[in-house]
Amino acid sequence: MVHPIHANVVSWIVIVSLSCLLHGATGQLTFDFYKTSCPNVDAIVANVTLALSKRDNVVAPAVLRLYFHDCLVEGCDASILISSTPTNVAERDAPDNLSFPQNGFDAIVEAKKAVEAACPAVVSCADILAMAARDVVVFSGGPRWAVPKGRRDGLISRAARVEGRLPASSFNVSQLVTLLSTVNLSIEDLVVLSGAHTIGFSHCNQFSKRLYNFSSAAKTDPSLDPTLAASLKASCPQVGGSPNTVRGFDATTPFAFDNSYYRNLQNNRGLLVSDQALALDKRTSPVVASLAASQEDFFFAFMQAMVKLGYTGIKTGSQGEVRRDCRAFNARSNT
Ligand code: HEM
Ligand SMILES: *[C@@H]1O[C@H](CO)[C@@H](O)[C@H](O)[C@H]1NC(C)=O
Ligand SMILES: *[C@@H]1O[C@H](CO)[C@@H](O)[C@H](O)[C@H]1NC(C)=O
Ligand SMILES: *[C@@H]1O[C@H](CO)[C@@H](O)[C@H](O)[C@H]1NC(C)=O
Ligand SMILES: *[C@@H]1O[C@H](CO)[C@@H](O)[C@H](O)[C@H]1NC(C)=O
Ligand SMILES: CC(=O)N[C@H]1CO[C@H](CO)[C@@H](O)[C@@H]1O
Repeated sequence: MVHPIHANVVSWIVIVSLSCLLHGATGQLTFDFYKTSCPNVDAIVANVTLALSKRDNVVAPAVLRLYFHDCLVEGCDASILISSTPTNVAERDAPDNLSFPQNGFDAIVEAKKAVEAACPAVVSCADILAMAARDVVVFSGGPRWAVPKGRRDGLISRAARVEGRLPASSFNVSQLVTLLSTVNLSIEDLVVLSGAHTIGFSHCNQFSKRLYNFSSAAKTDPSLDPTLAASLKASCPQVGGSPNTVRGFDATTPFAFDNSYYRNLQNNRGLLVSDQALALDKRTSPVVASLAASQEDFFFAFMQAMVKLGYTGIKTGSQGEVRRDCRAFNARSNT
């Protein structure tokens, strides 16, 4: 499937990088950071990411979500990839029910192994995750952008530091905006980045309150399309359902990166309270409308927002380290 949008990729890369300069966001990361130390790094990461995404369709959404969660907690420093040890409950095992598929972690670990084989000890896991997040968007039919690099891997990964740093599925727009503003993301960034929910799945427990126990006035969320509500109830019974059941954010094309997420919101077919709220709040509904109207505009805005997200709380220079194995700090004493 070749999308006409790809014809404009080169000029978009130029525009995206220029606009970052204008916003003063670059300077610490560069597109050619590994030019001499690991010239094929993008191709190596893409190769592994593509192969694993093809083998297992859970990988693409899992990797995209990992990137977001990594950046929101401690910055984009691969803290999400650290495994817990007997002395440290790591970020990924936070009680805030994160339920990340293992396959997403495995994809980054495999990409790192391939990179280490070609250029040992120079490419950070944080950069690999940023590249892989781009690659899975491309794999799913979305736009390709150039990923600025030079992030260092963090030395802190603690479950106890997650609480309050991630948006919850129950959040209203005010809560979403406030939370994202703590990492310098705007209202527009919120709407654009939420478009990542054009792919992937959610467990029933994230939206079952909307189905059975919404408010004292209405058991089922009145802003949820009744047909979709009935279908979700069938998948997610109030009692006796499996905690592992998931439903696609995008009921029709859960593996295709497209702008149908926004059109679904306009038709009351958002899955989470936090999704549907974007179409109902007057601060965000105009952005939803413009992205629903133009996939090209969505793709362009998404590339820029993903690059911007990738600057969140980064470590550069001599900060942090370049991890050898993405799952463990180099000096295990750090745990
Ligand atoms: C801004 C508010 C957001 C909220 C409240 C939110 C919440 C959630 C929730 C509750 C899930 C389902 C987890 C599960 O049950 O397994 C989920 C999945 C997902 N999120 Fe978000 N998210 C937000 C933003 C984002 C952003 C900015 C991205 C990426 C740029 C993203 C990417 C994803 C993806 C791809 C999935 C599917 C994961 C999978 O299928 O394994 N989300 N999100
Ligand atoms: C891509 O992966 C395949 C195996 O999956 C390997 O044979 C090939 O050398 C890889 N290419 C690059 C550029 O890393
Ligand atoms: C959003 O939720 C918070 C916390 O529940 C609440 O205090 C606030 O009034 C809500 N804001 C809007 C605009 O609904
Ligand atoms: C419904 O929501 C209320 C308030 O959030 C809670 O106390 C109650 O246990 C919930 N009931 C069910 C059946 O989930
Ligand atoms: C947000 O922007 C301020 C000012 O540019 C900067 O000091 C801060 O580090 C940024 N926060 C994050 C999480 O990137
Ligand atoms: C609060 C919450 O929903 N916790 C759940 C998170 O996920 C684990 C494992 O998938 C469940 O056992 C918890 O009940």
